[in-house]
Amino acid sequence: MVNIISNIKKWILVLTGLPVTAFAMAQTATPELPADAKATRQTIALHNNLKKLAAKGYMFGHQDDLVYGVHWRYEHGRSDVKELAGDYPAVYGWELGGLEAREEKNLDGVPFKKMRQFIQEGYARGGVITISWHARSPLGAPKGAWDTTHGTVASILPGAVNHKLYRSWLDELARFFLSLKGSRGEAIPVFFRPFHELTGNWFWWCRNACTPEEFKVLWRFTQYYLREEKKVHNLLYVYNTSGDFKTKEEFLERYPGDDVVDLLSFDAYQYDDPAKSDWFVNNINSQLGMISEIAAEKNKLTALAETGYEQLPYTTWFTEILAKAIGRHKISYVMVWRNHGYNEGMKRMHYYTPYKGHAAEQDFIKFYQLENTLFERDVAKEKLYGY
Ligand code: BMA
Repeated sequence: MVNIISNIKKWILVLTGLPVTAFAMAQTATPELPADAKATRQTIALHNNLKKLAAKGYMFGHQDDLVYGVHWRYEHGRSDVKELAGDYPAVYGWELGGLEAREEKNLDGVPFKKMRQFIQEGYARGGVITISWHARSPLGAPKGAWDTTHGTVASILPGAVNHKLYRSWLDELARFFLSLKGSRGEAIPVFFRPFHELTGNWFWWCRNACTPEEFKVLWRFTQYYLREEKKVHNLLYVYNTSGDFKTKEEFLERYPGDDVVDLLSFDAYQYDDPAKSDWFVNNINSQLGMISEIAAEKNKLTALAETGYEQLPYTTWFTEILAKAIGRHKISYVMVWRNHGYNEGMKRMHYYTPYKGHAAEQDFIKFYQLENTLFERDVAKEKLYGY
């Protein structure tokens, strides 16, 4: 315990600017370079091209788009989005939970080998990749990522009891990131979104389970280790709160520093009935306004990193609610969550885009046709990676 406290104290000193170790030194961010100043050519190109792309519109993203849909699983070439819009999403979301423990499949049953192939295919077509990580609890809690035991984060910080374990997890992630190769042998750029929804109260890295200082050290160590020790230089780093902040200060309470973040984002879902409440439109709009202002000051990208209305009972949700909520904000992308189909654990259908025959089909096609929504063919033309 004494060890943990003294280490935390040490990293707090570090965060306040004392150069105790390389990973914690707050460097001045260079505007035209991503947080990782040694990022690969393609990663820098993506970062800089997205800054320009936001003027034209926002990319549409979908989690696990290529591996399964509401009524199919592992049929190569299929995509619920493509079957309606005639084009793939511009952003593909993937999830690494389980990789840290060398599982063959992630927590939703997606084999990492297949994931790698699909990442390569999406990238080859000109799409953009983002990856989240529902890491299990380092304390071995049965609820996995969804455990909120206070002290879990503290236990993996440098010098603490589970630090070695945490390094071994990052070793697995690094191996995976470095194995993502394009046809020229180049590393595929990835928007890495670790510790997402960090201001919520449901994961072990959330607000109720660690202090802001612990969170910042966790972030900075993670990035330092991947970048400097494992030489992973194909990542852009996504700071991703949940949708519960009311002010810019709240959004930034756990922000680990301009030198370690590339994109500012939050997750927010529609839960109430949009016919009865305009909470979603108003809230998202005002929160996008706040992060856009911060991003303008800090020269960062922005996104609505996860959203959706499960099962789409309000059939014009995409054009009348989501598009309205984003409004004129110049964000890089919006991503909806996965089309799992019937979910045994939840005992209900779990999906966020319509599929052929769904009542929201026509509205999704209209959303696709909006001038400022960008799908894969739109972004392929932009040559985001420099070619
Ligand atoms: C949640 C649900 C879960 C899933 C998790 C990680 O929002 O979709 O079923 O396991 O994300 O992908």
